[in-house]
Amino acid sequence: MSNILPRLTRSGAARPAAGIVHLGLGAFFRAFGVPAIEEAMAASGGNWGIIGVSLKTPGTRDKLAPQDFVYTAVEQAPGGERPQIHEAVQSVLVAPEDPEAVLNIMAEPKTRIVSLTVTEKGYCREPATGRLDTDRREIRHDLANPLPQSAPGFLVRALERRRRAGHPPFTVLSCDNLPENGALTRSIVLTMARAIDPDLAAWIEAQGRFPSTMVDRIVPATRPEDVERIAHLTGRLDAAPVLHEPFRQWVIEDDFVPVPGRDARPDFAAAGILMVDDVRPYELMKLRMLNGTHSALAYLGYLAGHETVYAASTDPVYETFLGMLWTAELAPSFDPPDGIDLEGYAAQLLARYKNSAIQHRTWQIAMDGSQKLPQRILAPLSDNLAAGRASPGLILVIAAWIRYVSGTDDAGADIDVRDAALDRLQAAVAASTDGTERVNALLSLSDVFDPALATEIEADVVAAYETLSANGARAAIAKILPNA
Ligand code: CS2
Repeated sequence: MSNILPRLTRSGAARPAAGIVHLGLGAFFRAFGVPAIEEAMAASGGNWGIIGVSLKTPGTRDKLAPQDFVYTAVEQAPGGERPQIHEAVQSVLVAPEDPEAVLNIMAEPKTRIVSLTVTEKGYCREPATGRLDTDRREIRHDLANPLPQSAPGFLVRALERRRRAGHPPFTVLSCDNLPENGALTRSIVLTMARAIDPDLAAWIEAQGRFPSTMVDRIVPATRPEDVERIAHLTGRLDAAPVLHEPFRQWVIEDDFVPVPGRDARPDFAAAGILMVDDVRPYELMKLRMLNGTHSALAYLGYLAGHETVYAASTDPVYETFLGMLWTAELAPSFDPPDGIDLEGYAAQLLARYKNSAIQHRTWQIAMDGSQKLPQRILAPLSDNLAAGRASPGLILVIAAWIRYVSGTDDAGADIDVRDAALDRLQAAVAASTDGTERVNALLSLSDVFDPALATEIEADVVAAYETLSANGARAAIAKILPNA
């Protein structure tokens, strides 16, 4: 039906020149960063058109190219859907097809910012320590070859070209859900640069800028039926629309490479973005309160048959569990940003989860747990242990992750587990019998679980795992609820 509708096209408004190269132009950045950058340009001008780069597959480019990289972002609220067209993306390059073209555009002086949303695994870090994982195939490749494959490789090799050409570095703006994402990216880039050319590393260290950011907007994956519905809603066929909740929060450290005679960055504040000196309090709050409970709902919800965050968070047992996690285990684990009331923040999160217009699958959030647990669940857990605070909820989430990666849900159905470390997870599962041995096999993945922490929590995780296996996720939660 929708293929008889005309394809979406550019409006004919003046096109800004490109100033940003974005690595990993997936749904998240198209629903979050692109609209914000457009708002900043609308308010204060500037040439901040965006060149997207896909590091792996051509899908996004292939869908967007026939519509000249214009697309629809649809805000989903219980009252209805509100589509908006976005035109700031100028083109999309597919790195494996032409890495040289990607490096060239990154090395152009007009590129002042390289932003990234490559997901946790795209940083090629060891999750438990944040250090560059030099055993990763792409990293080994990139250390030996000038045409890279990984995000860190593209950053280092493009910076190398800029240095050679006498241009200042670009600012690297990480927009992934990682603790101190800027500092982490800097350390990964420097480790790689040192192995390639110590002088390059020294130049990046002195002149490079890697502001940390906190990014927040719920963006469910677009399904084929959404494409169809949105075409009817707008009267235009868009092969790659994105969906998002109304809420958006972006906090950025104001530390950009100065560029003589030009703006160093868009006027982010004009788009309601909070510019700060230190993003850490915001990021701890968001990674633990939001992403921590998202992962909790993902594993415990999926096991019990809850397909979406909405379904899980409107189940009274899960809703009470969320309240317990926020109040007793997550909020006490960090110092909030000045002036923020965590009770209000938690209430707002619950309302966001209960947005009935958003179909955010627990399966989507459950992906890549090996990359997500350390900052979302293990960090607050270890802060609680140090403070002598019990964390039965966080322990249960770890046990649920082990159940989840074991591959069978509470109804006995197979789970399609997706994870950057899938081979090792499956090997650990295959080599262990279910129960204590399974828990130990997974807790001994030392790139995910710090060994000292693993030893400390082992007995509790085994007990939680046994309750989960015997009773299912919903009943296991009910058992640890206050006044249960
Ligand atoms: C989610 C996040 O998939 C996940 O791991 O927890 O993508 C989450 O929706 C965003 O961080 C919200 O800002």
